[in-house]
Amino acid sequence: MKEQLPITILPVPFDWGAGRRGAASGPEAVLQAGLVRRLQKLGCRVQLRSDDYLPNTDADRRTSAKLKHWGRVQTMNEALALEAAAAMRAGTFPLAIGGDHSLAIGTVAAAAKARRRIGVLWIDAHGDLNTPQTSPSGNIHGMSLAALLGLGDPRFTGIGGPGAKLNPGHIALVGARELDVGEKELIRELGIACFTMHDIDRYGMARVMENAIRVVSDGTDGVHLSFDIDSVDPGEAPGTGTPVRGGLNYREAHLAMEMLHEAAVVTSADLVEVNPLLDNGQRTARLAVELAASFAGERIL
Ligand code: EXY
Ligand code: MN
Ligand code: MN
Ligand code: MN
Repeated sequence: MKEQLPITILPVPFDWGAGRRGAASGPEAVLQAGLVRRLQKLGCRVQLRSDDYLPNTDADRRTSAKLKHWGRVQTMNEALALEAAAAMRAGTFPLAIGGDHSLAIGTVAAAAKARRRIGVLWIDAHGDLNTPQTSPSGNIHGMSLAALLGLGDPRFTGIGGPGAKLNPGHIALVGARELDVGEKELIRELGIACFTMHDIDRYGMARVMENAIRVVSDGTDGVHLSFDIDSVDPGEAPGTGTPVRGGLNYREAHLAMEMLHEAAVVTSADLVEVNPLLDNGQRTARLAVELAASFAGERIL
């Protein structure tokens, strides 16, 4: 995190981008697990934004098979993009707490508009690189990064307005272990740096993170970290909607956060997909708080 900016926590109690309900209760669970206090104990100045910035989308039934609940997802992201932009304009570090990963469309679009050359570090079991044409589910949380690359439906590629497009050369995926056919093609076609769990097993997390940090920070003027808790192995993070075995172990996840703190290049972040309805004893919510603390500078020694 750059020179310890004040943090604006943006709760995003939203899960219509996911295939199952529950992540909308993620912000409350993470806050209940002590996020604010933990960051304050590290000396962080923390402002907790209320979620009244989110319009009520209960009556919005706009949906399609290939873009499920697109009306709600679009409305949420438009409002969130404005909030994240305002937090950056106020000289703070926006930390969005989800909620499902479709929220990254709004946060990253805002970051891409606030800076000329943003890098994006996407730590996730998945690629979130589907378009409506390649998606196996029609769930928009699996399409966020593609939309941010300008691929897919204009209702989402246009959020954040012109100039909010990412450069594939400044994107790094870390922790991928479940990629769809269309996502693999896109990664190869665009030459996106993708450090899979095989790479982590083979070269170790430290080397993978050194390379990933280089990709997202060389030649950029800021980095957005989009951290999906399902990047961590379900044994450590059971409370998430699309778990995939063989994920980051507890220490690999912490090392990633500790290295990001040391690199001091991240200028905005999301922490998404905590689903308390699936979380025995809020283990995953507690892990999210611990990882946020490591990211904010908490150290063993
Ligand atoms: N690739 C699958 C799909 O597109 O439906 C699963 C996506 C899961 C997305 C979660 C947020 O990371
Ligand atoms: Mn994701
Ligand atoms: Mn995921
Ligand atoms: Mn570059």
